[in-house]
Amino acid sequence: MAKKKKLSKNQVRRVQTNQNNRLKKDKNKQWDESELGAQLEGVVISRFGQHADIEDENGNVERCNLRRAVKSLVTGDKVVWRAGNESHQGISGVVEAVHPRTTVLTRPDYYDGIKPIAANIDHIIIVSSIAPDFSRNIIDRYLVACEDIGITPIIVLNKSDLLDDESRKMVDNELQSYRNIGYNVLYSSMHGDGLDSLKSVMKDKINIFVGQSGVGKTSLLNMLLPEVEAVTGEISEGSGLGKHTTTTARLYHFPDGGDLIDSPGIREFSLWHLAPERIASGFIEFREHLGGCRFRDCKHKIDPGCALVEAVDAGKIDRARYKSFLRILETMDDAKNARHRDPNTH
Ligand SMILES: Nc1nc2c(ncn2[C@@H]2O[C@H](COP(=O)(O)OP(=O)(O)O)[C@@H](O)[C@H]2O)c(=O)[nH]1
Ligand SMILES: [Mg+2]
Ligand SMILES: [Zn+2]
Repeated sequence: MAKKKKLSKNQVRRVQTNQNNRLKKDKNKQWDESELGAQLEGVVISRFGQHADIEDENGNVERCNLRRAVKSLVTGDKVVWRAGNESHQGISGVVEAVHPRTTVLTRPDYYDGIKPIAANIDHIIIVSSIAPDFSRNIIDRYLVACEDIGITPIIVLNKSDLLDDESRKMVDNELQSYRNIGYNVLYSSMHGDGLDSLKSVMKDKINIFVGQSGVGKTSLLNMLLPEVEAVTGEISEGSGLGKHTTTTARLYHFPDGGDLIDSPGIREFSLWHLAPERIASGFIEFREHLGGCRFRDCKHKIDPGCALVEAVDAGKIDRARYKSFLRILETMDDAKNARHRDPNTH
């Protein structure tokens, strides 16, 4: 019998390349028609690279490849997919088509322009509190962004347990002005107050939480999603494809109904790209006045015959909202100037 010869470096490299190619081919396996089951409905729980975790109508999650025709796929997308006759390297099926989106949340990307990060969101829950300080300007920024993309915002004043008589009067007063223009405002606390109302608002809807750091988003989510830790662990272990949960958006189910999509990128979504006219119409109560200014290019500041300023003076528009509007315009100018100075910031 021939003695086992030691492989040369080149041979070892070739063997390894072949093995890797075989693995890659398995991971990107395209099933033949005959190996695929019937078309099924599903929702994207999470997307990474050329794969996505798809939840079927029975609540099972399957990791799938994407057909080449599927150009854009994000968490929350509703899809048509088919299961393979057996799984290969943890991949159990293929996504064939994406249903039209009702809404899409995007973020700016330096290379690709505007990139979608999540689809079909019904509610943006704007979380605020009095610690850190209550900020109407931050609430208004989020409201403008919500109005611009057409997703219903809900304003939540969290940490309600910290309110004393005086601060409660202050926030009641400030928040009443949002109710007056039609927004839904709720109070909540991680200790339980208001959670039932919040749950019933989120029921059967896809929700996201946004808000300044420290207002209690993570604490609220831990209260509302006791199983999150378990769920993330389960999915990444079973697939053997590693954890991707920190970078990509992910959909979770609330035990009482409704879903949450979460990712760091989502919590930071902002107004960077909006032109001043879009900011103005993001203040919903301004809309009926915007056409009435004397000058077409009215900046709604010191321009004579400004219908917006007149409406503020007549008490038809809350002065704090108007001031907030001017402040957003100013900070947008600052941001734009900063971009001009340094082409690498965006
Ligand atoms: N008193 C009180 N403190 C809270 C509440 N929710 C969160 N906190 C505290 O506020 C801090 C920031 O909370 P965190 O959930 O990390 O905020 P996030 O940055 O928005 O995710 C933590 O020290 C929490 O314990 C609440 O309802 N009441
Ligand atoms: Mg947090
Ligand atoms: Zn004007």
